[in-house]
Amino acid sequence: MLIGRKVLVKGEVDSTNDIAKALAIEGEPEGTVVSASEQTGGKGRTGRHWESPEGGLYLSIILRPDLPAQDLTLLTVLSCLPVAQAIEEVCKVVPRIKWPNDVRVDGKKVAGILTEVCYRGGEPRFMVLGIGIDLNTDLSALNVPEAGSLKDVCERDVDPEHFLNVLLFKLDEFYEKFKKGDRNLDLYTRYSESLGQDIEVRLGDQKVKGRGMHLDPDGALVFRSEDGMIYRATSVHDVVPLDRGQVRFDSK
Ligand code: BT5
Repeated sequence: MLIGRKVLVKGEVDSTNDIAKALAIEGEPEGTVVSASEQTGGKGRTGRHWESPEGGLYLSIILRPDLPAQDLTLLTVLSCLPVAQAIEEVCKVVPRIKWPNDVRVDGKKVAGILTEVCYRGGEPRFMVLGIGIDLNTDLSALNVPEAGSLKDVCERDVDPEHFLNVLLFKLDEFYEKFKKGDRNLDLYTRYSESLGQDIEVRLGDQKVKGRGMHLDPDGALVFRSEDGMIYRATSVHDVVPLDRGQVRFDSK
């Protein structure tokens, strides 16, 4: 097992992504994980904030894939998959992936992913895959109405150590397959609430309604608008699914 061979467990930190990046620059090998119980400066995409009170799971993984830049953006988009799988295994619900990087249950965001790639001479040197999960988060501690917590989904506290072990196993399995060229797209489609669904995409100031068609090789979402135009949304765009259905399993 590569991912999780070494796990550095921290208390309160600024951002696990920043710690992992600093370690990677010093030569820390691929697969090392930094996890923290709280973050004071948790980061989302495009300068947004990830609220990170006690009760959540915050982790960052150092990866050194020998892959072209296009594959790294696809890897970022597809890395929601092992997160969704871990939630399904532990909570017995089928979460949905809202392209590009949200994992949701009952229309509530329970996890988000932020990857940061460090380049040298135009070539990717390493990437840090940062995952935030509202595990046992008290939602009243969050200023985010659209957030959900897995303890509410499971109707019990989730054992963080068990969840982390399941997640690292799923991440490792996914990453090994990805490096060998298996893109897991069928499985991704199963969890996706954007592919084959009616969606609304914000393209700059414009909102376009349409239907998600497929992912391009770089992870961009290709969709057909209601007036028949084909668009390609890259990960700076947000997608609002119009169909909020989700599937629930009975507990085994
Ligand atoms: C994300 O950004 O969803 C990526 C979040 C990645 C966080 C992890 S934690 C470990 C690692 N270290 C870091 O510093 N970051 C990573 P984005 O798609 O931009 O979503 C941000 C938006 O999600 C915010 O603007 C809020 O609306 C919402 N949000 C903030 N905190 C949340 C939370 N705890 N739960 C659910 N939604 C939240």
